[in-house]
Amino acid sequence: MKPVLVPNARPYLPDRTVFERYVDGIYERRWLTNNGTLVQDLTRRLEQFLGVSNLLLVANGTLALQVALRTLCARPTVGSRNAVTTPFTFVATSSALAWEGVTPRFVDIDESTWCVRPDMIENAIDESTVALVPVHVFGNACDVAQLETIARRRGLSLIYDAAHAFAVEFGGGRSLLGFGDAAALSFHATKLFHTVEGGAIVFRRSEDLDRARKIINFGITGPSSIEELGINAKMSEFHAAMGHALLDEYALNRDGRRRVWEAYERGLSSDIRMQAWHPQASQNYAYFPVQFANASQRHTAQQAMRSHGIEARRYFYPSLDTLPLGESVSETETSRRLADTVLCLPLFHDVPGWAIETVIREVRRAAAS
Ligand code: T4K
Repeated sequence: MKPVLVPNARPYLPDRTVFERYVDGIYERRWLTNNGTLVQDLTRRLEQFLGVSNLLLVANGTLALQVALRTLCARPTVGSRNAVTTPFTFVATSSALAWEGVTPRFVDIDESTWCVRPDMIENAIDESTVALVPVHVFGNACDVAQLETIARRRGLSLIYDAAHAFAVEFGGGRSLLGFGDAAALSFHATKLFHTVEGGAIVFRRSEDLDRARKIINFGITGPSSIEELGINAKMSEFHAAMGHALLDEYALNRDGRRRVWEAYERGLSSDIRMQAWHPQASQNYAYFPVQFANASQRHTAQQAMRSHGIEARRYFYPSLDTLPLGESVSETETSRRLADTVLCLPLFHDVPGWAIETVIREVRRAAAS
């Protein structure tokens, strides 16, 4: 087997001198973490860039979910708490809930958009439900209007896992991250925008932001006051430096990804099934998932690409309802089928031309087999 020549994801690294300029400032100030200048500036830059308010930078996307949950779902319930969520996502969506003592309660996804089905949610809610935690999976917008209606009617917090939804606009210019009581983002190295490790929460209400700001700093509110149970979920200045440098080059990164994404779409759209994108949402070129007719075709395609040194990944596998993480209250047949048949094609700003051609050829060949 050839070594991996083209990985599934390849972190974007900004111009080194640009990055070093930000790092030089850290050396001068000797302020390395605990809400330093770069973290504060990056917060403001991201709010402006994304068109949102009440953004809080944190150490990673998993903690973003956990802190959002802590902030919004403190009220006691009858019995153990649960949150209704999707099984077709990265394991962190569910493990973050479980770490907070909230049982993930799985309902199935829509077979065209791959996001959670609002019509299945209502039946899954009981007196111990504290939140809905839908995922804008691969950056595709959930049915935000229906989810909002259900959350309001049932008095539940609505926390979007928006790990993949950086810079997605909805309904003509509004940020998708502005929906829900909170949206949790991941800035992991493999993401479209990253800070090596990192993440953010966008809150609807400024009171929630204020509370979460305390929570991520051990609950400390002053030199001699600790107001509540907190954790350490702060972003450091070095991580923020990477974020600044990446934001400086965001257009280069996005345009490179768009070139690859559009080449795949041109080469594949008539031969293979793709995720149906919400008509009101913009594309952010974060992922290029394709769905094969069956697991055997998916396996053939993956192996064929691998023989050329190209890595296509099974995101998201396994369907999380098959792990001992939570409970299913409906059939999850669509999620399981997608977990068996979806492959994410390599997507980063400089996927070489030969690899794009090989991917298209092998995916088409497998889909026709
Ligand atoms: N919610 C959702 C819906 C998420 O997708 C995620 C994370 C989270 C929450 C949690 O956010 P974080 O706590 O992670 O901020 C990767 C990422 O680690 C993870 O952040 C991401 N989602 C998930 C979808 O993918 P793995 O286990 O697939 O990563 P790994 O190490 O196998 O690498 C993936 C590809 O990237 C490979 O082709 C190798 C390449 N790579 C990776 C790294 C780290 C590089 O070329 N260089 C690198 O430095 O999870």
